[in-house]
Amino acid sequence: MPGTCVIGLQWGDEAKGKIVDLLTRDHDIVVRYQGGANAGHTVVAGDEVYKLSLLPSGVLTSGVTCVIAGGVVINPAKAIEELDELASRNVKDSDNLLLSDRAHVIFPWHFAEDRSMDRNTSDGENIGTTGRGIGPCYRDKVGRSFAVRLGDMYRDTFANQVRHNVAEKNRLLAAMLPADEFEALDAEAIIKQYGAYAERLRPYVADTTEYLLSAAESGKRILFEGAQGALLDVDHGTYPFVTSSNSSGVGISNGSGVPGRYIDKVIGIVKAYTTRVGGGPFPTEQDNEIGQRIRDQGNEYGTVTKRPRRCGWLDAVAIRYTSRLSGVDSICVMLLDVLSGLEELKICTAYEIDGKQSDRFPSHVDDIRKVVPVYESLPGWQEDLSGVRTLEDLPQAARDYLDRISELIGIPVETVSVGPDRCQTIPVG
Ligand code: 2SA
Ligand code: MG
Repeated sequence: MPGTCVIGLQWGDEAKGKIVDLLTRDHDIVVRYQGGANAGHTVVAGDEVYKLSLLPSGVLTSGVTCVIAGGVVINPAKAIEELDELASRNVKDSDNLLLSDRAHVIFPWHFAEDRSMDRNTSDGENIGTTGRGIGPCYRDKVGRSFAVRLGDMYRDTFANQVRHNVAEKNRLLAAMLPADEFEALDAEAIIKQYGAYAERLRPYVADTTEYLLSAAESGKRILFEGAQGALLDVDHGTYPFVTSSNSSGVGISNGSGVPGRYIDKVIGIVKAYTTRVGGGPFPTEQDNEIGQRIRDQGNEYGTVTKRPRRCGWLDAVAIRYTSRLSGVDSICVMLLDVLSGLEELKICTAYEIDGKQSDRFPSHVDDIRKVVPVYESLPGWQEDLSGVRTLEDLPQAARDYLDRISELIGIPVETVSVGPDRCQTIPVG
């Protein structure tokens, strides 16, 4: 059984990139299957820091084929920018890249729609998107009338497809945007620009569904790299404060085309605390000195947008829900070192809603907004953990904290991370 998946169990930024990078060498293929250039996967290798928002983290390891599957929305300019950046830093293996001809393409109108759409949620709170055109591109994909897939860019019909879309999008944007922000899109300029992108990307474009099915059938080891986190899943997350793809484990098959029977291990990634970037409810948020301390210690700022991330205590109710949703076998606890120096640590073990306690994660955003977290308190530790390499060398309080997380979620901890470097990793068990 060849498939392993890495899924973020919170609202993203759980440091999935580091775990994907560590697992890559044991795999033949690494696949990104949802989201787009809204991800911010940081991989640290010695003195080198790589920040990838679209290409799979696997491109940094030689001998591995990287796939951007059909469920991803591709910004071609970003793909080219990241390929050029890797080439300039001598990461030659970016040649082993396949881009799905079924993946939908992000166009300039999607950026404009993203900016405008975000001001218009019905309850007045902004989603706080990354502004990368993700939601509008997925909307066009599902709507089917104005979408362009990567494979369309190599057809004779491409220019007319763009002209048709631009005519409609100019009408839409003129109505949506304030007059001083509306600038009509020029179809001919876009055809030229995207024609050049298409030529540059031509060597990578392939039917990745067929490729991955054959690979799975022949027993190749495939690593699925989730982007964002399960609580941002469009169907099962904190809707409407979510991203527009299935970022929990349920998205692996629809995004990649590989059925569940080929997936034998799901690894859930959790931060030792919780962060969220953008709008929406966050029951354990600490909008206070504790939150600021975590932000400073953990450098909690958006990789793509540089936005300060909202910080708070670990939420076991949410993680238990997302680990069940994603079929998680084991978890990796990341950024444990960030909590050093706190006297007391809290874990949310239940939610109180309208005076009633529950361990169920609510399906409606209004109920999540009402949550009063029920906390359990654990002693903190003062020691710096960044140099610790074995479980035995962790302070007892840190081990107790890990044991309690595992107990509350009912899933074993497989790995603990105490820093961004590949070597700052503690195997467990
Ligand atoms: P979008 O742009 O439509 O996907 O935004 C919708 C919501 O999803 C959130 N989102 C993210 N949350 C955490 N990390 C993400 N990646 C970047 C990072 C984000 C950044 O690694 O730091 O740089 O700001 C990510 N991508 C999307 C987003 O904040 C909205 O709440
Ligand atoms: Mg991130």
